[in-house]
Amino acid sequence: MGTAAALSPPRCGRAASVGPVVAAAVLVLAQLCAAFNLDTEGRVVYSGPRGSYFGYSVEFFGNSSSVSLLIGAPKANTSQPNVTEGGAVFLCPGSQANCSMIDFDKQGDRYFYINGVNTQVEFKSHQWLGATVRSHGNNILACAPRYYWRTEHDLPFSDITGTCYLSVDGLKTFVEYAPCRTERHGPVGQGYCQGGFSADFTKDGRVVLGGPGSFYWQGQLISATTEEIVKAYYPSYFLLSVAGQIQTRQVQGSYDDSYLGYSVAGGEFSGDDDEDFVTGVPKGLMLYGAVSILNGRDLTSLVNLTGEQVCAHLDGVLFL
Ligand SMILES: [Ca+2]
Repeated sequence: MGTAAALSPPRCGRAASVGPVVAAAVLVLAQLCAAFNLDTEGRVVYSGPRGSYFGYSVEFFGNSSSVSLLIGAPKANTSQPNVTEGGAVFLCPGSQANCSMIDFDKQGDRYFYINGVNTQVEFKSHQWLGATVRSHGNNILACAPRYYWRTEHDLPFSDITGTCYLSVDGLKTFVEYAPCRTERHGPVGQGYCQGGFSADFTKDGRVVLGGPGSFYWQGQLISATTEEIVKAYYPSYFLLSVAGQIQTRQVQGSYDDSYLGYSVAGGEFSGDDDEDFVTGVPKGLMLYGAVSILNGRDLTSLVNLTGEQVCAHLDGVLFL
């Protein structure tokens, strides 16, 4: 999952006076340990452009007879005009080291006429596409949590909403999915959402995104089926309404700065046929950190699990 750092700085500090003892312990351990590869005979080494953070995220793609790797490189340069380090996802065959860049988006930044002036309304440079990449069958989801746009208001706001691209039909069809790019701008709304900071597919192929910056960093989950996302997509429209999409809502201010959606995964917890979601809330519950399980039907809370140590940052990464 992605951990593209652009959220507000954490308030939990580290102890400052552990230096000599810890350094000595690390030195002893380093002398006792040695790294090893599980399979030195049949390994394949993949590499990407220098400085692209190639390998920041990895995912399998394909079926049991033909498995490829998807490798994110969120600082890679692409052929998009006038975009610097937009980020990329590479498709790498399972048995060969030659990777090819997937063209999720070939376009540069969009411009709209605002009050008669041709104005740049989105900013794809340094957006970190590929910080998050997930697959399900023939579908691939890749997200750029540091993407931002200008908003449609007269005063220019730079809202870091994040955006994602969904490929369906085995790399034949590509659509954008940016559910935090809404009229609810600024930190009070979804303006700092960073949608796609985390993401997953359920077993049925439903998409779920984490956006830890929404609503003064309360964070939120947003989910829709791939069919609903493709049906709603219209490339000329900036603000799209996805029929059937569900999302968590803003709650009282005591939940500000919780970062719900920092990590996310699907799983069944309620005993019905609708797969539920489990999400990390690393600064929730008075900074103890929490893992929250939400009902897949309506995203209502089923249970919260918490840690025993303040600032434990439970749980940054989730896998089911
Ligand atoms: Ca369920």
